[in-house]
Amino acid sequence: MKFATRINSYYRTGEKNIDRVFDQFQHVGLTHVDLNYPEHVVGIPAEEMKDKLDAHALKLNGTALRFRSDFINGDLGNQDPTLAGEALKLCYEACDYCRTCGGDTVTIWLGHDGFDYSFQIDYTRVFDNLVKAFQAVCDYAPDLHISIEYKPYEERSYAYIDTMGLTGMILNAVDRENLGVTLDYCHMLMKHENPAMATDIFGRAGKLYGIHLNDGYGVMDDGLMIGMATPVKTLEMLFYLKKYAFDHAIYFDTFPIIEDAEGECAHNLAMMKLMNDSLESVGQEKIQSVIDANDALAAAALVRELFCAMGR
Ligand SMILES: [Mn+2]
Repeated sequence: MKFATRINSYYRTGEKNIDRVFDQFQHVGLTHVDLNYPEHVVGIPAEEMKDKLDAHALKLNGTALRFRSDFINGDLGNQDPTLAGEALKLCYEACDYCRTCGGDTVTIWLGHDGFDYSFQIDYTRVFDNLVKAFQAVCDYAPDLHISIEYKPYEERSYAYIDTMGLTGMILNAVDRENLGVTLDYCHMLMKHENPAMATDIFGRAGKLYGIHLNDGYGVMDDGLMIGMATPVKTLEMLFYLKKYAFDHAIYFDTFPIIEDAEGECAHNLAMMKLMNDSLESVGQEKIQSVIDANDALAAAALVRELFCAMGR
């Protein structure tokens, strides 16, 4: 498995120096990097970033759009065509930067496309504008994976692309080979989705382009350490990632605030290994047979077996 983690966790203390962060990534055993665009690349041309990555034996997983100040009333779906056009241009730039650095995935989280009040937006206008915008990005960079990361709320009270269901509708309407989805575990818990369910459905469709792993209690985007709140759900999600041979980097979208970022990442890596070893020890076939039996008590016995298999 390939792993990446959140650069901003390492920017919390100490100098905001990308070389220092890459040093620490290499040291803890990460293989990949996700860069927020533009915030992590300001002042660093793509060729120079590629050299920095190479020097640390790291690969770019991809770039992730961050729409900031100008876009508080909407990103790609902004009602103002000038602002929507600027958001689209930012996506094109993120594609170019990603490609030059050797990455293959551009993740788009539309944090400001949504609403706070009833009667505030025209839902179908936003839907149509988003479909056109995603078609434009997909056609601009047909060699890259363009991936929608959905989140139910925050920044807005209601996000527009808020669920696996709405994301699936957008994928169908956009109808492009290179458009897929990034599943963020906490975002799914916030919407009372089961992470494994979307992993199964988008995984079978070949549309799983990114995984943001973390943990939480469902109300907020807690960004807790892997496996610390809902480990059974994490195990189930991992089962499906293995089933569909997910081979992109898994990105730890966790927010160590009090904890040391490197120690926190080391836990995440260790927990992934523990869970993966447990799944391998019990075996995909056995787990699939339990699912096929559609029996809650058999599922409970399987969970006990997976727990017993940990660290064996
Ligand atoms: Mn995320």
